[in-house]
This record gives sequence, structure tokens and C-alpha cells, in this order.
Amino acid sequence: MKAAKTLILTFLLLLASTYSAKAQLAFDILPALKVGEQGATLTYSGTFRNTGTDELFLNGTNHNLSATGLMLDDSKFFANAPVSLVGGASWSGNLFDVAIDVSAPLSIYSGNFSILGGLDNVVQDVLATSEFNLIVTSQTTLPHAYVATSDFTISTNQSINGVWSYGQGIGSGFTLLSYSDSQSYGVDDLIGWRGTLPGIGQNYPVILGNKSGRTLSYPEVAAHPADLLLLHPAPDGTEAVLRWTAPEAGTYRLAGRFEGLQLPYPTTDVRILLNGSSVLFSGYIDSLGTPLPFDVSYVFRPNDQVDFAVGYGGNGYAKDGTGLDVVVTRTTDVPESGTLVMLTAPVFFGGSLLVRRRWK
Ligand SMILES: [Ca+2]
Repeated sequence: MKAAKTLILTFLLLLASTYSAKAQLAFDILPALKVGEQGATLTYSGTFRNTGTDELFLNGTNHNLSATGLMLDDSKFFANAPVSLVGGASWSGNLFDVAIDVSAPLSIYSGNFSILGGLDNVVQDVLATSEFNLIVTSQTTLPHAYVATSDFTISTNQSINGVWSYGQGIGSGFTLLSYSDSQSYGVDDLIGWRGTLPGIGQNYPVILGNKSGRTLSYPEVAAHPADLLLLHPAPDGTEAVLRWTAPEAGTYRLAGRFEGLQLPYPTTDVRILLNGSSVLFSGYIDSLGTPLPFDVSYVFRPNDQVDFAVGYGGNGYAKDGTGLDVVVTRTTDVPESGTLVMLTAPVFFGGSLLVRRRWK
């Protein structure tokens, strides 16, 4: 009986020591999100910290990245990581590579990487697991920059392979503007789109582009520079919307400005919305010629929709012509550190994932 009790006690002590070993390794992959083109190899780094007091042996790895065309190689862990960490010690370095085959599907992937070990140099318990993510992009067959003003056209309302479209309403309420005008207000090179909602002198909303290469003047707009579109909401508050649709997954920078154009000055709410709901930027225009700049970097899925919306500011739509300039640039890596991006990728993550977003 006593022997049995001792055995049970020994077992419990062993169990306790095993659990304490498991609990004492803090492990993070940083950065956990990387973007790579087909054919590239990405190297992931990590940080270990022994939060306990016992020496901890790091004896191996286990990993899960089940995806066509992706090959994980953990030889950097065995080459770089220490054999063991004493209590309180930490280490950072390169852990593994992921080789992206040229045929790997363009998508967002998720995997995990585990460190095996324990209190001696043989045991292979899972000490800690960390998730990592990967966006595969094409080998730059698409343009790297989309310029709202120079791309602006009335020849089709789905220009540049559908990247830009001109509409009214946000999110699921968005509809394409269907009436085009090659000479708005009788001014050469002032082209635009109009909506279906009747208002003063014409239908609204309105989106106008200055294709003259110089500043234009027309009724109630003393100066419309060539690097701004003019967006005017409708009498009922329906927004004038420039929509950009992500052609493929990746990190993109949205940089530009809103600016009052119509005399004496517009009173408008301006927003940048992702898929009609997430607010990437918002502000209010109640002056003439004072830029309201924005500069947002974001990780997008294919076909994510970004609405640059001008509303009437809740106080009527008169004189609400507001300028918008935006250049969308595809960048090669995730946004700079110290900031957050909401990556909405429910297909692979079963929910949204917080990564890094930059606000300026
Ligand atoms: Ca207003």
C-alpha cells in the first residue's frame, strides 16, 4: 500500500515536472506574417525565453504547413538555436525557411511551428507552439501603382481591369454611376460620372476628373487641380464613392488627401472603408484648399473593396464638392513594425487575425 502511494506520488511529481517544463518556454515568431512572391524563399525568425528556473533542452521541432507548393525547412533551427537555455535565459534568431514554388496558388496561408524538448536532452515534449502566416503574391505581373487621377476614365466604369470603379453608396449599397459626361460644365477635359438622384441643376452624386494637366476653373470651383478628383454627394446624403478593388493579396499603401474644392467651402464627412465596414480613415472637410492627408498600409485579400467615400456631413449637400487624390502602391512586405493591420482572412484562420496596422 505504501509502495503504491509512493509510486503515485512519484508519478504525480514527474507529471508536475513535465508540465512545468512545458509551461516554461515562451516562444514567438516575429514577424509572424510575411509576404513572398512565387519562387521566393522566406526566412522566419523567433524568440525563445525560459521563464522558469530549470535548464530547458531544445531538442527538436514539429511543424504544420499543409499547402500545395510550400516547403518548410527547419535546418536553421538546428544550426542556430542553442541546445539548452538556463532559467531566465532567452535567444533570438532564424528558425526556418519556407520555399514558395513558382506554381504555389496565390493565397493567404497559416501554419504553426512547435519546439520540442524538456528537462533533459532526449525528451521530445511540445514545449511551445507559435503560429505564422504567409501571403503568396505573383511575380509582379500587375502594376505596382494605381493613380486615381491619371487612371480616371469615362470609357468604362470598371477601369484598369476593374481596379477602379465610380459609384454611389458604400459597401453592399454601392452601385455604379451610369451616366458619363465628356465635357462637364462645358469645360474641355473635365470629364465625369453622375448618379440618378435629382438635385440642383443635375443628378447626383458626381465624380469629376480633370484630364487637362493644369488647374481648371468652372462654376463654384475656382481651382480644380489636375491631381484631384472632385466628389460630390447626393441631396439625401448618399455618398459619392471611388472604389478600389484589390487585384490580388498583398500589402498595399493608400496615400493621398481629401481637400475642399467647391466655393465657399464644402462640409463633408470623408471616409476610407474596407468592405463597407472597417474604417481605415475618417475625417471631416469644412474648409477650402486645406489638405486632409492620409497614408495607410494594409494587407488585403483578393477582391477586397476599399471605398473612398464623401458624404454630405449631415447638414445638406449644397457646395459639397470635395477633392480626392489617392495613389495605391503595392509594397513587398508587411507594414513597418510598431503598428497594426487587421487582416480579415476568415478562409484560413477561421476568424480575423490581428497583425500590424499603420496609421499616419
Ligand atoms: Ca454638407
